Amino acid sequence: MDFQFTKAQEMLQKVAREFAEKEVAPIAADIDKTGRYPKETFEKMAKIGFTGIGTPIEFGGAGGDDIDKIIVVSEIAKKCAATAAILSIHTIFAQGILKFGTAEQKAKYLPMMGDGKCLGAFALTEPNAGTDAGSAKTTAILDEKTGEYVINGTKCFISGGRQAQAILVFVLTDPNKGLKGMSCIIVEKETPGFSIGKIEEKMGIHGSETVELIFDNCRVPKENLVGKEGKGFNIAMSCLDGARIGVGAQALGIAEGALEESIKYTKERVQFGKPISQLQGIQWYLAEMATKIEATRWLIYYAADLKNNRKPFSKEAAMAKFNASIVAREVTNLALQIHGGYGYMKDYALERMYRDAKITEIYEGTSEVHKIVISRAILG
Ligand code: COS
Repeated sequence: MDFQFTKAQEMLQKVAREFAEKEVAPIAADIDKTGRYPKETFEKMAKIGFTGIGTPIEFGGAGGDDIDKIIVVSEIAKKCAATAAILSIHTIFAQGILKFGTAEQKAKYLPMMGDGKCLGAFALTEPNAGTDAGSAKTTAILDEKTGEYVINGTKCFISGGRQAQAILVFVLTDPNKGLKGMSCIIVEKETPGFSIGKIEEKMGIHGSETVELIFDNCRVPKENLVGKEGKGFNIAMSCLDGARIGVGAQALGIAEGALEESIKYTKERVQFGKPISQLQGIQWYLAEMATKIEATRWLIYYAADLKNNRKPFSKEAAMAKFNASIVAREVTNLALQIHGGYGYMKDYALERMYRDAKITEIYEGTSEVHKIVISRAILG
């Protein structure tokens, strides 16, 4: 067991921290207020290699593993959870292709994903298939004459769906078989019959846009099938296992950011003739926050370490995300309380962090789904 970062990881953390301070923090409040997608930040993340993190260099990525990804995502999330979400969700596409894609799909998409020319997205959820993802209804029927799948249906709550150039879409290629008839197909942005529906107005992570995807006789070549027909649900679950570590990292970063803001504020804010950091009630809040964050950090690294070493990690990823998202909510709540009336005002970052934290208990699987995954694993 090794609780130390390598020299390379220490360096990566320094680079990610400086990037977050210089490029992410200055526009975090603006993208929250306007809801605009921070295209320029994505391009800067591409230049520095973050968009290709976790994809081996020989496939056009930046290399690195899941610990590296956590380091980058959490440092960015400290300053802006929406930007961290954009990066984290983008990497799910590459991970899916890397694990299940054909040689041609890897050659086509991974370099573009790595250098940021192509943003990826992941479309599983439907209006009536959220936690019960296996009841999805979108179909993709193979037209034998043309060798194309014809996709019909609607996906909802898809992060980055409007900006993405390529999306992993989960569809029924054999609707009679339910989730055993589910497959995974790549749909590219300009494909006729594919359009964007409702753009959601959300409570938080405003810079990470969430949209509806509409497929109306959308034809894609059968070469876009990822993995085998009928294995889509397994692919989705496998991608989500990895994605849950990413959301855990996002939640960790939000909590760390809230603690940093609180430490700074309590040293500056004077009440009763002294900085409030000298009040025991405040000190106890800070100690509680720091302890929860530390425990959260190690559970996330543990899940990532199992994944890096190709050991089963579904249960640990679920535990890591389940715990981290609760801690993000609790820590931002305490941080806001410490800031008092100022914390409730939009002039301070806490108000945004508190809203942004909540989604981590919901997306890439609700806390309740994680409890299903964990309890099934421990009960056998
Ligand atoms: N990796 C790979 N395959 C997996 C898997 C995993 N982590 N978990 C389950 N599977 C496979 C199973 O092995 C089974 O395949 P076989 O029939 O070939 O053996 C298949 O998937 C069905 O599994 P299961 O019976 O457990 O499915 P359930 O319908 O009971 O669903 C839950 C289980 C609820 C856990 C699942 O639907 C889920 O995670 N839902 C939440 C979806 C989600 O996170 N949505 C957010 C979308 S992205 S914002």
